[in-house]
Amino acid sequence: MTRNDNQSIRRRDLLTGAAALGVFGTSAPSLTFAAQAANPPARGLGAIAASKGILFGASLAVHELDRDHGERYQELYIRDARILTSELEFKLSTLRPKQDALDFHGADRLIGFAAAHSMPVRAHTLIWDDDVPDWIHRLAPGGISDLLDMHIETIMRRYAGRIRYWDVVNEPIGPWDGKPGNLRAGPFYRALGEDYIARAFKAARATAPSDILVLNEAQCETADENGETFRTSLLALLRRLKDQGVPIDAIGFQSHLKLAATYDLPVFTAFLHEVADLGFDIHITELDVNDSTFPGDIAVRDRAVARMYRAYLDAVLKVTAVKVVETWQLSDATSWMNDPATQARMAIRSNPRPLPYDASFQRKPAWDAIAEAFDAAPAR
Ligand code: 9MR
Repeated sequence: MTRNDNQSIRRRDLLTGAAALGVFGTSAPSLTFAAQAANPPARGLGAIAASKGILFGASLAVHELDRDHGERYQELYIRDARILTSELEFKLSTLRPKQDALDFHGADRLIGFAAAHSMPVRAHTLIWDDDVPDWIHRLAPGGISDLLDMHIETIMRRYAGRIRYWDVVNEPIGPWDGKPGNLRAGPFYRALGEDYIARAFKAARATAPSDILVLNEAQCETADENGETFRTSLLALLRRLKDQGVPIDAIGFQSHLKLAATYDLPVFTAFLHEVADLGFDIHITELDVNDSTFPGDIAVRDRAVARMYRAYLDAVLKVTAVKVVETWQLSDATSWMNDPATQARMAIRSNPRPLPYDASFQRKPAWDAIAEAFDAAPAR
């Protein structure tokens, strides 16, 4: 999510946290949060999810391993995650900082960490109009289409057999650009039109026939007009891609939730069923809960965040096409929402507590809520 963060917040949708939770409250069961334990839990979230046939994991950024908290950081992943998503390491601007130079340093480290702990990796993301190095903007359209083909083939070949999931295209929808189909008009779109999406997936399938190819999208979850536009536009795009026989295995829903937003979970899950009925698996790829506008002390906020996790997961896990659930990082210490640049861009006023572990790497009620939602979920 980038500049759309602000565009997605319309004044009439800014309920107070309590009111927003009321929307969930109607369907959410009462929660019993386990007391904070100093000791690690007996079972990690990955194991709990696995007992229902669900793969649980989180995004990881390898530079965090080098910080003072590196040891505690990796412990969380080893305990809870059964899949890792690269937060930065497979983005175009990381892999190709210069036109004639590839930098595999971070990607190789992440793959090494995952292999050492027997975790599959989701490479995020091969083609995203939003995170591209500056030099791409100087390419002619032909250069951009060549780059798309060459990039996908080079990266997928290098990591053949070592990566299972690929976010091949990220965030294709961007209504603010005013293009047909509400597609986002970044460099790939400008060079190839909508066809960049089909082309990317075909190149990916040709290079890695048995890997799982994912189209990942943001902002589909809210009940407001923005969420409705994203859902309608994405569904229409998926139907067009399916009609063309484009090879896509799963659709990722990022699920960056906000206490200050409204959600209509029956509407959202009906939409997930429509996506599943087209033949796609569903992955929840970047789950977190932004509590930065929520008043109240930390205990109150943590409970509100936990309730939102529980209600959201209870609803979406009833859709058995949902096979993977990942949070965006595991600890508040390393959340993108606590990055100063993000805070300035999103006008965040307090330190958000969006994840299952706090900034000291202690479990929060959100951890228990996630565990309880997996326990309550139907098996798949
Ligand atoms: O969390 C990521 C942040 O550190 C990066 O600066 C940013 C740009 O690459 O991307 C963030 O991750 C985004 C993800 O790639 C796509 N969905 C929204 C995520 C949060 O902004």
